[in-house]
Amino acid sequence: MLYNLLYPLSSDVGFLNVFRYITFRSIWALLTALMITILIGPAFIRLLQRIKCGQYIQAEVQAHQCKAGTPTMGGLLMGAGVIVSVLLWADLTNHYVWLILFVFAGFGLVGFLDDYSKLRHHANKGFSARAKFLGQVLVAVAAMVFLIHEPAYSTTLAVPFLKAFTPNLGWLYLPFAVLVMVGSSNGVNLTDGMDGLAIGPAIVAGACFSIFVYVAGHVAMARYLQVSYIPGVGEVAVFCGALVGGGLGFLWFNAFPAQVFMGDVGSLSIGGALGFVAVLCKQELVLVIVGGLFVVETLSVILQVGYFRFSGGKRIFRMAPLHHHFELKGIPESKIIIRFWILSILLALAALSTLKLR
Ligand code: 57M
Repeated sequence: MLYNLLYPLSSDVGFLNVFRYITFRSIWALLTALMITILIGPAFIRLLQRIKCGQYIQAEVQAHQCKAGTPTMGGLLMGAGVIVSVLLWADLTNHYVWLILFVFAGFGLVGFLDDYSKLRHHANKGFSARAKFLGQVLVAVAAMVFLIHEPAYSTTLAVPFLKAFTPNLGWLYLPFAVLVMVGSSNGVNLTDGMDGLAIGPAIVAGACFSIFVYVAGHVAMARYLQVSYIPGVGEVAVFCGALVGGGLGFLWFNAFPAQVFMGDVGSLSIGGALGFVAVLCKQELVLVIVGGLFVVETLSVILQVGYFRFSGGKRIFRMAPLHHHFELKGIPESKIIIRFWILSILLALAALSTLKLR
């Protein structure tokens, strides 16, 4: 909004020219979302406690029993910071900005309804898995229906390390993109089982994708690095900046020992948005590297559940998702979290290196 209001005045007031730059506005989007989240945080957490939004804790993991009653739905706080910041700093005539906000809010709504129903029933029973999945698919399909109408929409797939190989998926691209968004959303959700465990790698992924979208929207850089040039998509870097800022602000309170959990409203919205950002800048497969931790956590569940059924009750891990396995081996929660963060930074660096390798 500031861009739309102030940049046109730059011919009279020279310094307003700075609003032209996506980098400048992304940095301020980050700082704005961070400030909103940190400033509102304490009052918001008190409100969640007052209206009894405390987390129900399952009995299986003994170490988590002391977390009973920690307020959940902190994702609302982060979401508010991100949305207000994007509305302030992004070019609101850009379609991609509205699309990413739609996906972020849409997946958030599905998560909110699930959280709300868990709280109402005072147990860990929210929506059925099928209803949640259907909600996620609906939001993803709706976003893709809008995206198809963008002139730069393409059904080709960029393959990391093989820049000349760009297979065209044709109509199959639509279910593929939906799978990327829904998979990413559930990956973040499964990872969100320890203080800061999901938000740390999500912040790193948001920062990494701010570079990918910026490059994809910059004609000279996109040509030089041989990635798809998508006019206008660079503006999504403002959203990524806000996501990083909102994530850092949330981490302020979610850091071990957490004062608040994000809830599904947070995990589904962050995951869905990261998946859609990857679709927008045509780096869908790179998301598997950037979000490698989310992928590994998801695979650990698939393997565990599959093997459990196939073998009639045997397990590969002490417990899935993988973080519970390490926890039950006696590794302290804070150590697991920081090690996961370190791995996520390494994965993001590996993903960024694909820009140069061909
Ligand atoms: C939600 N939710 C956390 C919090 C957070 C198929 C199966 C593997 C599914 C999986 C599952 O339900 N995963 C999705 C995970 C929960 O956190 C809440 O949920 C929100 C995210 N959706 O924001 O509101 C608990 O996680 C802990 N937590 C923190 N700090 C945080 O910042 O400590 C969360 C955020 C919180 C808190 O304790 O209560 C969760 O883990 O439930 N199910 C599981 O993960 C279960 N695994 C399992 O049953 N494994 C079996 C299966 C695969 C055969 C096995 O391996 O044998 C575990 N869940 C829990 N305890 N709670 C089992 C142990």
